[in-house]
Amino acid sequence: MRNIFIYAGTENGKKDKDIMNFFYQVNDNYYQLKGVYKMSCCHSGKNKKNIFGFIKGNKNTRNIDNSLKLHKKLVLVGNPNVGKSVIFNCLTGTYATVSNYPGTTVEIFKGACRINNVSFEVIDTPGMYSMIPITEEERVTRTLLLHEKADLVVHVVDAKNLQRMLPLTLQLIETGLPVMLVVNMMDEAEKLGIKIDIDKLSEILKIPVVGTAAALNRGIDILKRRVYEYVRKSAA
Ligand SMILES: Nc1nc2c(ncn2[C@@H]2O[C@H](COP(=O)(O)OP(=O)(O)OP(=O)(O)O)[C@@H](O)[C@H]2O)c(=O)[nH]1
Ligand SMILES: [Mg+2]
Repeated sequence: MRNIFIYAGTENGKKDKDIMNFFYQVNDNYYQLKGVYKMSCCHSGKNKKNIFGFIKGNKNTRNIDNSLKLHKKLVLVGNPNVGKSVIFNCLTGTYATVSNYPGTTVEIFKGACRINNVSFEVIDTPGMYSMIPITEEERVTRTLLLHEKADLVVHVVDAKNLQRMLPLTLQLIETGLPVMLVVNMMDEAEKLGIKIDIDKLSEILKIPVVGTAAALNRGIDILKRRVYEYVRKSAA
């Protein structure tokens, strides 16, 4: 509970008791409290104490709607044709925006997703083979990974070609990114008799690993749970 900054007080000179939207920041996360009433002055030490008390779960702070929101950024990366966009659709539903990455012709899809009280901006990137870029698409994905400050980078791999794809997982980890591995197309791997020990993989890589067959909507609930656990843990 360090680095808590009270961000906004009254809006447009409204009376303090009319404050409807109150923002504060914990590290890089913005939170919004809705319906903050009966605060005589949000800048006073007393009320700061109230907010701190609320964050710590002090029930003495009354009349505050309990709709804390965490806003996080999740970036999907991986080789071409591994199912990133299918997973993107599973997470975000139908609504997505598409735009060219600044200064390029490479298209980036963005959507939104909510898991419990956490809202995510989800970014689908063009396929990449390596953090050492050759194509314009790879260059864009690399730049995006290095500049977007993702809270979670979800590396999607094809379960049938694990060996070929894991080097990128290692590169992402070595880059210092917060990585989760999704072993997708488990259905096809199973048909070929390939068995993957997800827990062992997670133990070896020391990152969360989830097995999915996204086209069949298999494993998506577990993926969401792991994503939620990951961001909650890193926000703690
Ligand atoms: N059998 C099976 N097919 C899948 C699965 N996930 C994705 N696919 C199929 O794989 C193909 C590629 O999926 P996409 O989501 O477009 O792959 P992508 O990683 O976004 O590909 P790029 O955008 O080219 O990098 C599509 O035909 C999907 O229907 C899966 O879990 N099982
Ligand atoms: Mg795609």
